[in-house]
Amino acid sequence: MQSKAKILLIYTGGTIGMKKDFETGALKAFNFSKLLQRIPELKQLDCEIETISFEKPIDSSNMNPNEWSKIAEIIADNYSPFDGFDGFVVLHGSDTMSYSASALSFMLENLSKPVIFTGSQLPIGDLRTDAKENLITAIQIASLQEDGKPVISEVCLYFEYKLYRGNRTTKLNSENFNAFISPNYPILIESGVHLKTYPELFLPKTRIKKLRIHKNLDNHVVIIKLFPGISESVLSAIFNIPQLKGVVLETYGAGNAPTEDWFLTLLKNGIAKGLQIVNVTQCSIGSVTMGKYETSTSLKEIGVISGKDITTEAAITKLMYLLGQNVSPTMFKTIFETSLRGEIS
Ligand code: ASN
Repeated sequence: MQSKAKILLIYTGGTIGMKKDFETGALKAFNFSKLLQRIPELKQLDCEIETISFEKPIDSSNMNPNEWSKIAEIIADNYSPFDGFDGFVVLHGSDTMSYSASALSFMLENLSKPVIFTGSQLPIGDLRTDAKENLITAIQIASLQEDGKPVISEVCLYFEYKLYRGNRTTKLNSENFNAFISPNYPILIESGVHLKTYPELFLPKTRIKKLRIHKNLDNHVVIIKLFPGISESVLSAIFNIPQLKGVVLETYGAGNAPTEDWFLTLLKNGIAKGLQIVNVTQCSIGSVTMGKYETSTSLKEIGVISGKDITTEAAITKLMYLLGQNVSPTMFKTIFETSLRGEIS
């Protein structure tokens, strides 16, 4: 007889566990034990659930690489093949969930178990809450097993009946329960009367058993969104920040940017002094194709990295991750343009 899957629920904060502060009327994170008391349905699930909470749960606007390291450590400490957990569900605020899911996908190398991020748009105590479905199904998905092995072995995000690859998602809507999209990669599992799985879309299982965690992220990076009229003085001030190491440049359409001399010289000089510049598109859907238009040919020639169809969330966290590794400057561009965790096509 197969034993029940063991799932670790990691509570970091977010609306799911928030309550109204009577004095200010604003939503604030509250104690986790009370959160679980509100979902007696969890006892009916066919798995063993244990929980661990951040000492101080946070609104996800306060997420940062230190908090990501805490999540990675909790997973690594509870990962043992002998007495560890079979899957992990991370309860997280929706605002920055796509950043965290992307970051964790890079920080957890050789992952062979599911790490499912979820949260909600309404607190668990609200009558119309979306939290229960999200949480219950995320746990069910994390417990899916085949021949005693987890079905999912990657970092995912579950929200409103859909399981996405975490590093392909972006938060699109601040009001709908259907808050996330995965613009350039299909849904991995759809929840309806049945859980409809699309295994051909899952990341291939790793043969290497040993999980490696990377906590060294370098946050000397910036996201710059181009707009018509962006000024030389502002851009040049940013590019000349002394410790700056990486830039995610949100360009137009298929990766297009101004062809003015001052602009290209700024980028060229930045690259010459070791800055890594990644070209991602401002469009929600589609890919950067440098060289398709005259307005991106020079970017390609001066050595700008193509983010192809990566999301901005995955690009900035991949940049922090790779800058934190000892990647040689000559290999950086090639490695960035290669899929490490299914984040780029
Ligand atoms: N502000 C909340 C958070 O990201 C939003 C949410 O969880 N729906 O923590």
